[in-house]
Amino acid sequence: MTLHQQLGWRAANLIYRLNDLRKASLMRGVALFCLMLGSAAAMLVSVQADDPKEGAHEDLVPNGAVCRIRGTKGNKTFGQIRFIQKNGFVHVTGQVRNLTEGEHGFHVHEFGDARAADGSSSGGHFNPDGHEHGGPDSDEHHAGDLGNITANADGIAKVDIKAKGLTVISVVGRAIVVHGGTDDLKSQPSGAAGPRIGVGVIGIAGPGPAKKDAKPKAKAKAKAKLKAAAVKPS
Ligand SMILES: [Cu+2]
Ligand SMILES: [Zn+2]
Repeated sequence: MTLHQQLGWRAANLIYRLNDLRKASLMRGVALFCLMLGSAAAMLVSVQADDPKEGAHEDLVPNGAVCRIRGTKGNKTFGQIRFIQKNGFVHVTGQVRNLTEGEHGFHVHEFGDARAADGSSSGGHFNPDGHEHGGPDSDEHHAGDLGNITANADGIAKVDIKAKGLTVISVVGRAIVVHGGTDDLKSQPSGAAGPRIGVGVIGIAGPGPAKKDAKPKAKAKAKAKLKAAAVKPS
């Protein structure tokens, strides 16, 4: 190899190495860019998660709950109850039917489990704070102690209770139990309210059943009439 050739080879080698270096730095640049992009995306996600409107799943905290009460074995009790979260209390409203006239114990029980025919699977009164049984206005009472509902001569009890010890989120998944007798608001552990005649599981309220609209029905009727006329043999 001549000196020129040797120099040329060295120069070529140097250029090649420089090129390699440049490639490496380019790759490093690309890697850095990707890293920045990744962390930017991660930051964006975390910022979104911090935003209560975007990431906190506010929709997971229900504002309202509902309960459809059905009679336990041998009872025809039925009813519908709504729970609306207000500031500092839950407004419990609705109606229970097919009751004997007079007062009936009305409680939130611990488990939303209506499997037992006698309602026993719903457990005891909802009592997260370990209190004694009482009336809703007693100093000491279970959170689920809603007192009594009163049925009129037609066996209908209107429910309108402001439950201070409850939140909607704390009752969802539990049960409403209607008793055959009166809760005396003092006997332990459950006010000697007698058998469980109605039980319902409390669930998150949806938009509610669609309201009956007379117009579509009339339209459907007219359509059916038209169809019948068309099918009639002439
Ligand atoms: Cu009860
Ligand atoms: Zn109780």
